[in-house]
Amino acid sequence: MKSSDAFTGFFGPRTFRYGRRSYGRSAFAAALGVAVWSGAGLADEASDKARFIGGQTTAVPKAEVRSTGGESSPGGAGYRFSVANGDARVPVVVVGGEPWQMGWQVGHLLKDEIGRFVPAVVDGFKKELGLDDAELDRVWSTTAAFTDDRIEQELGGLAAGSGVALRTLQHAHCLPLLMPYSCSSIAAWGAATADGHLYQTRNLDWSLEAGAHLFPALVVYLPAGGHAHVLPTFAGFIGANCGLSASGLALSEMGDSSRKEMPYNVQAPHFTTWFRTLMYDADSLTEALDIFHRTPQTKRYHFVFGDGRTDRRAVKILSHSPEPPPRNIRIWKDNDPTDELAPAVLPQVVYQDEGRGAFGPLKEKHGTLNAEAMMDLACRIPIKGGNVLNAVFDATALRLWVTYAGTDAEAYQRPFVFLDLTTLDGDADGNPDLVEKSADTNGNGVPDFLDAPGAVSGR
Ligand SMILES: [Ca+2]
Ligand SMILES: [Ca+2]
Ligand SMILES: [Ca+2]
Repeated sequence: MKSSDAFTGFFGPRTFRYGRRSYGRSAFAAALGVAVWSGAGLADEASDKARFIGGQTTAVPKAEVRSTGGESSPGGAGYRFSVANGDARVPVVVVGGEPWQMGWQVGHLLKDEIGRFVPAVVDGFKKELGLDDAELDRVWSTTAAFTDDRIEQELGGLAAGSGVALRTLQHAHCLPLLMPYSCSSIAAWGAATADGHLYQTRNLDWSLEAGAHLFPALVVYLPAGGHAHVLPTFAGFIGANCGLSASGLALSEMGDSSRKEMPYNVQAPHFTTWFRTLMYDADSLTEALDIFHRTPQTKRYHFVFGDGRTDRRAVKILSHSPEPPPRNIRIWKDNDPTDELAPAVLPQVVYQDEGRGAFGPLKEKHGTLNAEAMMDLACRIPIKGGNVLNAVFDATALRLWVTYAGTDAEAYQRPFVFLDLTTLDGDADGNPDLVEKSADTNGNGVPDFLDAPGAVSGR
């Protein structure tokens, strides 16, 4: 799928007249007030040279901005710093508390980016697709009835903290429910990897015209209840297009729906919200699958769920809700002769690359796969022309590497930034964030992860 297809009429025949014309650029560029790259013509093999891999950033990044109080704060806390590699620089926001509080902290710490990006991107989509506010209200109110309350609460906090209207943020979170896109993922573990860790990739192949990659963000949640988790996302988007939880669960998605099947079912939560539910609540792959089976599904997807710490394996899921049972849900283990890609299957590996060449390198490097090899693989299989984001998770050691498209190159051509969740220590007291979390055990009114004396500076 070309990225421009993402903008072709997702409400069925009445907007199909757009055909395959490349569009979206003018409205988005105008709305964002920035030069948004078209993607066309630049994604050739020669420019692969520009890509470089690895580059570990500082082990314990210093908080650049802290938010632990102030009159407007509803509680919780957060801090912000950046991870960088070459000319790639990605803001990291670490927040803790109840969902509303965490939403407020994200909104507060990314206020500038959210204000510049979200209203503009919603305007751009509405113009390009002929959607009005009433239609987006209807979509949101329908899907919200099926959506985890914690996500809705967080969205309310995000609106209060960022100053962007709640309705605008709700509309922004309707967009992934309404449009088709395509992606890939690979998981490898145990004997397939050099150190036995579970590594999982995720390519997000979507629209470069929307400019989301110009507003990247890594958001780390330290919820008052449930597991800590991290999302490689975009400023103002709290849904998880992929993610990693502190219980070692890595989640990836690939969209399979065609434009012909529009309009899609919205009487279900979008995967980007129930991915958050899984990361909050699932202790293992087994529990993640239990929650998945209880969740109504929208349109057609593949998912890869990996567990690097408890079950220590991954599965590939086909979830095609328009099909009757049992064809609507299929789950494949590694080396599965019934896998849709069999006989191109391997032990301790599951993947879906839509035929873009992962099997050869996977077979060749089986037994020696590591983070660098997985980054290399992730950069070999994107849909060129629409590669917005690539991520590699080490779901055993709780580390991740992420690359976003830039102003002149796609994600696969750009440097990866690195984040190790286990070394985060926002108040520099020697106790990691993942250990301290958001309780207030000393009763000083500040969550433990940001409460060391001298570290508190209200903002
Ligand atoms: Ca600490
Ligand atoms: Ca405290
Ligand atoms: Ca502390």
